[in-house]
Amino acid sequence: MVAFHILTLFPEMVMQGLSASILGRAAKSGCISIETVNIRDYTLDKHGKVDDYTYGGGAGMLMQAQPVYDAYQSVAGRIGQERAHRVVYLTPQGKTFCQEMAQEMAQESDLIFLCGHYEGIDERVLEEIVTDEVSIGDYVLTGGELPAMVMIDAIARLVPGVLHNGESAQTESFGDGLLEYPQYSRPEVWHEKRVPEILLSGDHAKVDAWRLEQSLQRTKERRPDLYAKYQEAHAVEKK
Ligand code: 6GU
Repeated sequence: MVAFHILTLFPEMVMQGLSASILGRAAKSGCISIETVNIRDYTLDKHGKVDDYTYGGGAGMLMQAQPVYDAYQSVAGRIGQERAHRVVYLTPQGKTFCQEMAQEMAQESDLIFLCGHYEGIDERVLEEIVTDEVSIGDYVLTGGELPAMVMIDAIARLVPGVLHNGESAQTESFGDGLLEYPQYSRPEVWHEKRVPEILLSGDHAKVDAWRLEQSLQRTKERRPDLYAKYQEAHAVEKK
């Protein structure tokens, strides 16, 4: 069971994205829980303002420390001091998210995601509450909501009970460091293309060997970086 807590100015966007399909089912069944906290609900400003100009000048507005800190405190208080919790700030300046980080975070009981907007968040509150700064890749997005949703999807599918039997097999191919082999369903011939004969043979050992070969070939062609890592890891085993 992992509890995801998302601090955001756009709670509807996050809830919409995470309540469909597999994650929605998992939340209903209790394998995970997902809650959003609207940072705007915590502002002390009488007009509901959560941002202001930056000291030193320059374009753009910054999210202020006070509403972010108070929104965080409301969640931290409910989690309680006896349960450790990581606070992930989504930012292009963070460490790039990867499968290994997803694996590690899936072991936690509570994860807090802090989504920034505008030009970012006042550095002082980040210093006090954030434990992990994470990016999802080298491109710029308008806010941290989509990155938080991407991370939550990747983490949640690793939590026991979230995927059902038919769905769980897919974990292994990328977990292994190789890309997925090509797959086929009915009919046997479509647009004059035949399904590879070996897949119809019923010989499971041959099918497995063919799939591994396809995975290796694809990884070598499309992701030479992953292929080099795989070779390194398996060279040691062979000795
Ligand atoms: Cl985490 N945030 C924003 N705003 N842009 C990004 C990102 C995060 N990761 C990649 N681009």
